[in-house]
Amino acid sequence: MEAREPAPIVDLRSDTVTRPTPAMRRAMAEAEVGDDVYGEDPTVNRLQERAAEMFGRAAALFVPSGTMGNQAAIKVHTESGQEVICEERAHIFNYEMAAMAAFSGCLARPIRAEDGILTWDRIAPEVRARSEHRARTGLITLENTSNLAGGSVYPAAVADEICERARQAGLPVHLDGARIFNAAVALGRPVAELTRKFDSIMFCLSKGLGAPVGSMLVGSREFIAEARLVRKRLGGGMRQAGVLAAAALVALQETPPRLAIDHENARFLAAALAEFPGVRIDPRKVVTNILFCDVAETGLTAPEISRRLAEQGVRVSAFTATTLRLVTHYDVDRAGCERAVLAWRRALGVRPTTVIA
Ligand code: TLP
Repeated sequence: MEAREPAPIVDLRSDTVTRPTPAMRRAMAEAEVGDDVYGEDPTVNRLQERAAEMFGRAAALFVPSGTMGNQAAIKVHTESGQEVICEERAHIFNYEMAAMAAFSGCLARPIRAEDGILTWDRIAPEVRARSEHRARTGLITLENTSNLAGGSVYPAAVADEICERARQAGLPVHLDGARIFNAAVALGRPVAELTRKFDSIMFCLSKGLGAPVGSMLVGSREFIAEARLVRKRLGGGMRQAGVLAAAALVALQETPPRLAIDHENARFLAAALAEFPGVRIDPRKVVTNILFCDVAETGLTAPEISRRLAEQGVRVSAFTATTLRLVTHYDVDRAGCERAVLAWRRALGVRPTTVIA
């Protein structure tokens, strides 16, 4: 990836803020395009083939957002009136505008699991068979990495077991793999291996991979054919989307190998923040590019710390009154992370000598 002018703001709110690299912009400008609703955009077709190949699956579909990808998958897998099992902090449950209820007529059955990582033992008691009293389970969804649990990663064997046992129970399993490439880097395993037992996978191009727009759904030919219809119903049939797919192809080619740098930067930030009085974070749990910290004991609220950081050109997200999220990505380098630590020190009024950064 080419070097660029350093960003003036250190934006750690999310990895969604990444801007396309010069190589992506060039590819976008030169993209061959056609009408993708007719299936005639050659660049979108290439992206879909490439994604299917990377995941070792029959087919893939380019969708405008991760939310649309997840919700299209839920619609295909379920019937109205069913339950969808997910972890309590799942994006599909908390951040998708109740779409599974509004669009698919499904009720979420959230389950709390340590570090956001479900196991079959936690899921099994919540699976409801057909009955005259309770809604039947229609789908299980997992999220890898688990965003709200601080970018935690599913051990491959745990996810495999859930998929195998679900299959025996006749239940499909969908993966919200918005950041599955981060999980793959953390585990040193290819995405195809980590996802091989899922019925469908959504992954995002527009997060750590750095493409400006878009996500992919991956699965069987039949699943993707159905998802294509749902995408159209949702207004997600794009026309000359090759300009977006071109950037996504560059992202798939260039970005996965460098995600390890984002993980190192997240560990650097976690270790530094852990030294500040009143900031609670366990650096051992920071294994990808997301970190959450609890600031209740600093005597300041999370929005107040966020405001003080913003004044110094450092952006973070206040998720609750006492928790902040920081996400590393390729638009923030180590120097940017050092600037962020310095800004934290000032925001908290900590004297330099008390910090081992
Ligand atoms: N996550 C965003 C916010 O919506 C919270 C972020 O900044 O992290 N699955 C997961 C696990 C996600 O984290 C996100 C976005 C999505 C799905 C949805 O993707 P988009 O934003 O493309 O609809």
